[in-house]
Amino acid sequence: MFKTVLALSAIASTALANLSITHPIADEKVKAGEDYTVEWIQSGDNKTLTEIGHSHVYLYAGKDSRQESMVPLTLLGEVDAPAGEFNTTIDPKLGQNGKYYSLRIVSDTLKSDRPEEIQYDLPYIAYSDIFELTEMTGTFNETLQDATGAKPSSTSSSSATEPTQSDNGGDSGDSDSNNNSDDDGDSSASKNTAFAAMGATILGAAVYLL
Ligand SMILES: *[C@@H]1O[C@H](CO)[C@@H](O)[C@H](O)[C@H]1NC(C)=O
Ligand SMILES: *[C@@H]1O[C@H](CO)[C@@H](O)[C@H](O)[C@H]1NC(C)=O
Ligand SMILES: *[C@@H]1O[C@H](CO)[C@@H](O)[C@H](O)[C@H]1NC(C)=O
Ligand SMILES: *[C@@H]1O[C@H](CO)[C@@H](O)[C@H](O)[C@H]1NC(C)=O
Ligand SMILES: CC(=O)N[C@H]1CO[C@H](CO)[C@@H](O)[C@@H]1O
Repeated sequence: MFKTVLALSAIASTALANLSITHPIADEKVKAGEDYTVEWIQSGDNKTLTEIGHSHVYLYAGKDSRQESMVPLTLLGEVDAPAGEFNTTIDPKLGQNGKYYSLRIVSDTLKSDRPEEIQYDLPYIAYSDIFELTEMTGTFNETLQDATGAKPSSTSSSSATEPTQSDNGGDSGDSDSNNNSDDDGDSSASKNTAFAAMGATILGAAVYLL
């Protein structure tokens, strides 16, 4: 029994990063406009918090925290990873209520060693679960509605929009956002572009806030 649990957790941990965000987690509701403490722990010793070091903390919106279709909303601040916590207040104007949000802690100096990312010289990134924000007052623009699948928040528009149920139409120009195929055999070119774009958005967000 105990052995089974250990075996299962060993399997699960291969999917985890080594900076593991413990707040917020998937079933957590975070109130915008109020103090909130992001918390994390070191899981395993592949990457120590000391190695991860000084990092930038970003708020993203979308459906799946690791997908490149996630849209950066803002740089929340900077932290030294060994601190294990980061106090922030989410600006309510950044978006609308719902379970569409994720945090990224991006190391300033440590590079990713994930096999699928190593060739792109990406930074080490720790991802939170997708969590819910409440007390939000903003409205998602089209990009964010696409990325999150959210309906526009209850503003005047009573007219139901086009029935783009599942955004499989392929008119968004982001052709791989729905395609989770794991084989990197023939798609390395598009992955390359996608990862480059992700790096660019990270840099973009950083520059934007300077
Ligand atoms: C991660 O650390 C564990 C033990 O701490 C080790 O067995 C494993 O090989 C390491 N994996 C990588 C990718 O460094
Ligand atoms: C974050 O806020 C809590 C509660 O106000 C406080 O105890 C803690 O020291 C703060 N942490 C940092 C790193 O400022
Ligand atoms: C929507 O907002 C996001 C986040 O601020 C931004 O990156 C994106 O370019 C915006 N999209 C449009 C169409 O304005
Ligand atoms: C997703 O990938 C599969 C094979 O990898 C391909 O047949 C399919 O057309 C792709 N779908 C989209 C929406 O790109
Ligand atoms: C415990 C844990 O999460 N370990 C992971 C640390 O990161 C490496 C590389 O991504 C994984 O292989 C480990 O499983």
